[in-house]
Amino acid sequence: MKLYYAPNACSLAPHIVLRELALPFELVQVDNRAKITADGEDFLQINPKGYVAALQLENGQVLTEASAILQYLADLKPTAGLAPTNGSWERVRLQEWLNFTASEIHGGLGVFFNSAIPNDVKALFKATLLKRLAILVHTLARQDYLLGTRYSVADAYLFVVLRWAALHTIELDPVLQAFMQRVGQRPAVVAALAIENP
Ligand SMILES: N[C@@H](CCC(=O)N[C@@H](CS)C(=O)NCC(=O)O)C(=O)O
Repeated sequence: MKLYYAPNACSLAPHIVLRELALPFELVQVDNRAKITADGEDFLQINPKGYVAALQLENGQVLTEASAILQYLADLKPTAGLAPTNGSWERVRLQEWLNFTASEIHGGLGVFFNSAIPNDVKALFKATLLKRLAILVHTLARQDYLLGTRYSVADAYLFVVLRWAALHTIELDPVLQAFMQRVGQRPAVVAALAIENP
């Protein structure tokens, strides 16, 4: 498998999960502005959407969208327990959190990277984001991980996107800071961060 990534982007989540699962994979860095891979390929030919993460499978298929990639990877090694069994109620809960993370937190923080958006508009986005972060605080004040006591791919994804808050001086509640510490000390997370930030 090949994971197309940009350092510290959302592709860090599947990168972490590949390491959690100890699966063999190759990392290919993408220049997200030029849309060229480190090995000189036109990234738009690989993923016409033009964004990371993209996971190329051995059969040549390319899978995109963090939530789909993360579930695909978790299901390659169900014994690792990074996603509840497909078809179970718990799996639907995982999908609920993955979707919340993608649309509300990833999307909610993603707008702050856009220099074309005026600051007063960003202030409106921030007000909404703070409401979404409050949901996470409410949940993670009662349990260590999004699904309860068990770490899952949703936590890896949430960890990755919450890291961006600091870049935009959005202060995280101590509950979320504790979550970041908990996830951030996992060996797979430490290893993925070291590779992406040499
Ligand atoms: N809907 C996609 C969004 C992926 C995305 O936002 N990727 C960003 C990095 S975190 C990117 O590569 N942006 C470059 C671009 O859009 O040109 C997902 O959930 O995976």
